Amino acid sequence: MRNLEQTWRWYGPSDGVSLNDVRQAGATGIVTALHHIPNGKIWSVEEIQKRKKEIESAGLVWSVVESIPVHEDIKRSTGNYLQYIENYKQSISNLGQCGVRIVTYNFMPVLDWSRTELAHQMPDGSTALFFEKAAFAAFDLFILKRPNASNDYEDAEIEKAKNRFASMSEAEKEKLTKNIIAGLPGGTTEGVLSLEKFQAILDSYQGITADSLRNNLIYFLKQITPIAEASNVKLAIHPDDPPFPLLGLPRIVSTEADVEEILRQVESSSNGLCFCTGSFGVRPDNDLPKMVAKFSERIHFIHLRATKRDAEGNFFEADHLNGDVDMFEVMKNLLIAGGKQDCSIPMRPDHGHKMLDDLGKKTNPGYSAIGRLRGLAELRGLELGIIKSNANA
Ligand code: DNO
Repeated sequence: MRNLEQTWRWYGPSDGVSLNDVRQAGATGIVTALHHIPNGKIWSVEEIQKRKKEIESAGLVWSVVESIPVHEDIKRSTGNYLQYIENYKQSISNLGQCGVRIVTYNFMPVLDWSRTELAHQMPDGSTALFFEKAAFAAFDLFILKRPNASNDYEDAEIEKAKNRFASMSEAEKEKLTKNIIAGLPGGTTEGVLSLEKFQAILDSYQGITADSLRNNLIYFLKQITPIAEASNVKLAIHPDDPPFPLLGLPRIVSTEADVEEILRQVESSSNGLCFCTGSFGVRPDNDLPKMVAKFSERIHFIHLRATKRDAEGNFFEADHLNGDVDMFEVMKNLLIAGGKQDCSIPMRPDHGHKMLDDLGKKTNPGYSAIGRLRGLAELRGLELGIIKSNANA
């Protein structure tokens, strides 16, 4: 077994949680991106060094990049995709030159992570992120009015969405729209789009199936993996969140079989996985401890959080140790994975409830300080308990 490296997602100088706060939370590594560089442009050595120094002067290290966004042209294999792939390669090589060795990315068309409610009331007064299927369908069918959307839902789902839509005030409809199309922080569609523009981006995926999207990913990986290897950089693909198709868009990183295929197609230790328990854990057919054991040598980064789902397929983000994820078994297998790789795999407490003093503050949804601090503390305790009891066994 090998302990994990404790890291923390930091959105850069404008993040309300400072680097010093991160140290107090007990993390040693930083997970961040150069958010000011537009999607598709090269991350220069100079810009990387500047951010790296800033992190190091606070007594921390830049452990993981999350994310270098993948341009939609690359996902569709259209337009300037070849140039964007060249730029991506250059950014990887520049990061390697600066000693930043893990790069997380995702291959979800248009939307990165999606939720319908960002401040779902928990019984203890804290708030959590929530995904409600009927609300999402109501947006799709009756607000966006996506052509042929009704083909993607069962009759009963359409009925529920109709009732849900009828129950919403104008303000609720607006908030739901914003939650879905404005994009959550760190996502691809950050920034406000009109419904028309949003629909136009969806239209640009017409004819792209799961198979063609997967082919585009494999093409991309075949191009960038050799550079990653030569630069001593590990790539870590993030799973779909949530792990099922939305708005008629294909999803290709939702299940064990999906991951197996991606890793098999490009056999290199640089082509790896960001194991996000919160994303994979939404599907009851994903056996998380088994997946960790199976992919143990290709997991380069870990997001730990737990969701709680209901029979309808809705889910909220539960306390880190109290959701549907068997965190004990997952943690145990991750520590074994670290042992196999002979390295402390970086993990970060993913999301967290908004609670205590944070309730009155403006924070990035899911990324307030105290909820994550609680998650990190609980996860570190679990980790220590497993390591000690294993050593004494
Ligand atoms: C959400 C995050 C995602 C993740 C990207 C990786 O909280 O886990 O936005 O950073 O999907 O590219």
